[in-house]
Amino acid sequence: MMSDNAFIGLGSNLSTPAEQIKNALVELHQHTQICLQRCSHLYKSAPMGPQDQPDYINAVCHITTSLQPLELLDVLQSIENNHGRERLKDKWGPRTLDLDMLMFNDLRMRSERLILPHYGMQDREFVLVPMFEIAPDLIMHDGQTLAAWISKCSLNGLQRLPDAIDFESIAS
Ligand code: ROI
Repeated sequence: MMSDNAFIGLGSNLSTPAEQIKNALVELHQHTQICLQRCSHLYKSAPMGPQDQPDYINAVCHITTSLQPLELLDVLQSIENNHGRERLKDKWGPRTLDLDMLMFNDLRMRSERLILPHYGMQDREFVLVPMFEIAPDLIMHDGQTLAAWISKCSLNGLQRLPDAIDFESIAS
């Protein structure tokens, strides 16, 4: 049964970023143990970290899955690798595709490969705002609402792009 819920953050700032993200959503949904439930609009965001790189396109999706967290991480990393992601370069440098597991049910874990919830969410407007679009009632692990987290986070000029992702064509 695909009864576990996870939120995935998607980001790209190289090689037609919007296409990277749409294709990644299709690839996620094509996995037999992943079912795409909702996805946000695409958002354009200023780079966090070094500023000498292109703006990012970001989105967040909600999936259900029968995979364990580390199995899901393997799937996310293999999709990143298929998109030509180069891991050796600078940690905060530009990337063709980044898939971050943000939350997995209410699980808290800290292993060498995976920290849940994702450690950086609280100050990433490009994660919180798209997540709010698809899960406005979410309660975060400190007991606060997602809306409260957003109210404390700088929006850095985050822009929602007008074209919605054609969810029906992906998740059919
Ligand atoms: N900055 C933005 N705006 N969006 C991202 O997805 C993103 N991803 C990263 C770093 C380099 C931290 N900066 C980012 O990994």
